[in-house]
Amino acid sequence: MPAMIGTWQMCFEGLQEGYAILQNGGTAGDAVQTAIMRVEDNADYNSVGFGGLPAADGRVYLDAAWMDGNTLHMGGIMSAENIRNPIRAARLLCGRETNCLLAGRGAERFAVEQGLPMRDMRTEKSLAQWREELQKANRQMDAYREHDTVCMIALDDHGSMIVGTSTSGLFMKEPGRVGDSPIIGSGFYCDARFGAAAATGLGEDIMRGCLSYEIVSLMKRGASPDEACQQALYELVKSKVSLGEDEGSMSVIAMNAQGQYGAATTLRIFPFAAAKNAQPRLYAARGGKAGHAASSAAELKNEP
Ligand code: SD4
Repeated sequence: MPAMIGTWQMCFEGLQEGYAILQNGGTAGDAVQTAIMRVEDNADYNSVGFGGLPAADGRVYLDAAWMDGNTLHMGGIMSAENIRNPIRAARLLCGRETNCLLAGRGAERFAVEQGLPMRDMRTEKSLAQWREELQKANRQMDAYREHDTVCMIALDDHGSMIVGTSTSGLFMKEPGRVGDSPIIGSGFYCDARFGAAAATGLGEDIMRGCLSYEIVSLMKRGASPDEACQQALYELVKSKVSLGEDEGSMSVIAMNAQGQYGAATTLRIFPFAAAKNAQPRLYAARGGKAGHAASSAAELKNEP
């Protein structure tokens, strides 16, 4: 039975399309690529692909990754410019034994050589927001708070499981900064025998807990996707709080080998979309009080 889950409300339309591919017997790979490309190509989503908000130097640096849970191969690009669909480059890099994670110019050259479409990812709107932010002194941390990554996990009828991520990272980040999204084990992990996980939020924090690997590892030891998400996030939050930090801004999704899914967040509310045995719906995980990361996955509403 196919299943699919994706992060944030912005993934909903793409996930609907991806899930239709799965229902028609298509592959998890095609479902994930289609779903993520919908988000990358939509200029209204200002944290992924075209229209993504720029780094401090006014340029858009893209991170993306792909992992095949049946082969444990991954591919990814980081800090790369002008690749219209970063997820396509990541997918093409997955399966290589070496040189599967390319940064900057190497990633751009690979995309050109593969014949992938290139484009200036900036829009008038995103540049206007960047210029406006430049005028504000010391507002970068606020800019950092407004950022989302699209993560998708799909399981198809053939037992293939794929996870993909794509982001333009943090608004006003330093050029060259890389978040968790293309980092295996942190932003994503997939082992078809046990399940897959992906993360969104402040990459610097997510990487400290290797959150996605930790979640898959907990599912391997018998936890449900919901339990695994909550436990992994809770452990990291507990460490942060014991170090005198706040709980941070992190959200995670997961799916096990049976297609059951779950999520957890430190936010008040974290929307995600998912489908299994039914049409895709939008759900909300809810964070608890400081030090806790409870997810209720209560249904938000049926339509975006
Ligand atoms: C990053 N994790 O670059 C990404 C950004 C993100 O919600 O997902 N924000 O750190």
